Amino acid sequence: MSDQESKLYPPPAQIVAGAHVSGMAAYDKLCAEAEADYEGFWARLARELVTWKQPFTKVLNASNAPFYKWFEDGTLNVSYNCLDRNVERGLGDKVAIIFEADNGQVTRVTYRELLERTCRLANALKAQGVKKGDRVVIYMPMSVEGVVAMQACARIGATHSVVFGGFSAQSLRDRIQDAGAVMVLTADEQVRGGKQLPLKAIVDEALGLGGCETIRKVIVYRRTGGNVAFDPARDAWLHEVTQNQPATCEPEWVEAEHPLFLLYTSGSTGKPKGVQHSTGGYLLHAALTTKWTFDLKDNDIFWCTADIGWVTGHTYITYGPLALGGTEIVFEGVPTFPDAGRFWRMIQDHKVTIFYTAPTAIRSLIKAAESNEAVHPKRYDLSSLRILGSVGEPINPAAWEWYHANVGGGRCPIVDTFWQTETGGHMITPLPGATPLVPGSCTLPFPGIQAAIVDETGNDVPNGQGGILVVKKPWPSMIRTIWGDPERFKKSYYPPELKGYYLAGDGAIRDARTGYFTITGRIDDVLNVSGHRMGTMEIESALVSCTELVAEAAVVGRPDDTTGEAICAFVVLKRPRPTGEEAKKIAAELRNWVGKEIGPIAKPKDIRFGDNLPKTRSGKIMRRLLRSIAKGEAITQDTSTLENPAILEQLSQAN
Ligand code: 6R9
Repeated sequence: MSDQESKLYPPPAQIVAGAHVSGMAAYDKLCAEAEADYEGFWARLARELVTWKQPFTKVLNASNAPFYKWFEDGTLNVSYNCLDRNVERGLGDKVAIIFEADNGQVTRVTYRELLERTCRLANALKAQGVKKGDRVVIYMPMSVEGVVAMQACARIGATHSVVFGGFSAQSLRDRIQDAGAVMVLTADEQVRGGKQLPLKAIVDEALGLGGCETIRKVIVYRRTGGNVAFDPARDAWLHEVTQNQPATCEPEWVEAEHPLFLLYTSGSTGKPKGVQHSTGGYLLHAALTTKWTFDLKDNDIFWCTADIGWVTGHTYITYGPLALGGTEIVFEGVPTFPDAGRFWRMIQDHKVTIFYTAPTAIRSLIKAAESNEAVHPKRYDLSSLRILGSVGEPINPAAWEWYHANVGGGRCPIVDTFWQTETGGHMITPLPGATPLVPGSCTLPFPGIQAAIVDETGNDVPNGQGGILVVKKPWPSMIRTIWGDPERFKKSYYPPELKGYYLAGDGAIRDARTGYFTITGRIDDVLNVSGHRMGTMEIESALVSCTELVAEAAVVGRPDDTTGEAICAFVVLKRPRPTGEEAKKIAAELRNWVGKEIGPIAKPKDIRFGDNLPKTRSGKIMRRLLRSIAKGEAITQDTSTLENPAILEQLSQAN
């Protein structure tokens, strides 16, 4: 029996019964359908899930690869698909969004209301001169208005570019400038963890930096009523520009390839890239993955905790669940306010049935629950839950097990969804009513997705041997280009040596027996120590499995004269940060632990302790900064996306 088989969690019978994809035979059948007639498979689903104004007759156009086109002669409108269509189906009075504010206040918005608000704003945008194809930057808090802003852009064919509300003025300026945006939609302030944080002031600062001359108007949602500077020639209040607008607005029917949005994301080098997504193919995959991966049904209460500033918030808040007529939570606040039981209390109060969050959140809540009984999930009634999800980084088996046992009560499948900003939606993921689970593995490709593991020349590697994760065939929701830089698009994602496969940038391995995928981390995070290939994730997972001591760990490589690379671990303990002799003692203990878990070769050479790790505002550990610290270099890289800059100093000085 392979190691993976010994830990299989079969899908619970009550989930299998009635699941959209019920049982492995159903999964296999879908894969076989895609295998036999790839274009026919996607065309069938595009007809079933998307309502087209002008039906498409062409499916895939690969004549200018890798600039693929899907459904190119079809026309549609995303906001029509998410809103009008549901009202027409009789769901007008159904709650679309349950909004919970930072202070706990709850507001419910029906599909009819959401449609009316979207139309009013769409009309207001048009009245301000925004046209099809114009770029609109959205710099807003988690709010119904944020979702409405995105939907309103989609309605009039404007391409939105949401910038996460935690980005600095400089980052906002760069994104406005790169996109050549004509308008910014923002709020006076945002509220997170009981604090009011500026948004409008940062927009003012960004525009003041210069280079944003394309911006004609700034529209401001009044969230807090806080004092903000107002330039009457440029600024307008959202409630004022929308109040006299009609509650109906004919959708702009756009071609399937029309850019629905840009979303800036960091590459391994250089400035952030504006990932450009399409309308038709993107909507199809958003709807399809929401349906199959989360098994979303009419009476579900779906909660994705991501921010709309990240791709997860785009696909699994603004578009996927609404395209299916679902009911979802939009949460303004943070998981630790007023205390670290917030998520569990909200699941209990709103009877959430599907919960989708990130491993970093889970790990920090484990830490909180272990030091304070009152915020432990077992203190809450979480019996409404039926499916759990994870996204953003590999989930280590120890966190997976805790999530499964303590949040899911042992009855809820965990869908560990691997995907990227560039992929638009899930790529490798379990389907909850079909796939037997293995903690720490994202299991198998979504039906139709031709994920594979190859070597540097694009040749398949056998199962059990790690390699480069690629996608062999184009898929409908794939990135179309990098805004304004098609050459960089080709270079980053379609390097010539990979035979025309999409390069994800991650390493992966398939289990020799099950064929399940495990992501081993970004390719540049794979270490080679004395000729042994090891994923930093593997070592991190070993460290974190020392559940008595370790809350979180990040591992990077640094050059070493004898071994090629040496392993350097940054560790956050569940007790106060140790120093001096105590630090040495715990480091030795952890080294032995890793030695026992993986083998002596995986023992970190350096172990440094911190109160936290450097993270982006979406919770990703910034390993490139840790690599510099490990090498003892000064930090010269861009730290604009870092949430907690002070931690760099601490880790540089540690031990
Ligand atoms: C959706 C999102 C993409 C990168 C990706 C990979 C990592 C995301 C993962 C995962 C292992 C998972 N990643 N999900 N790694 N297991 N389930 O996060 O998009 O912000 O673009 O990040 O995140 O390294 O390449 P994005």
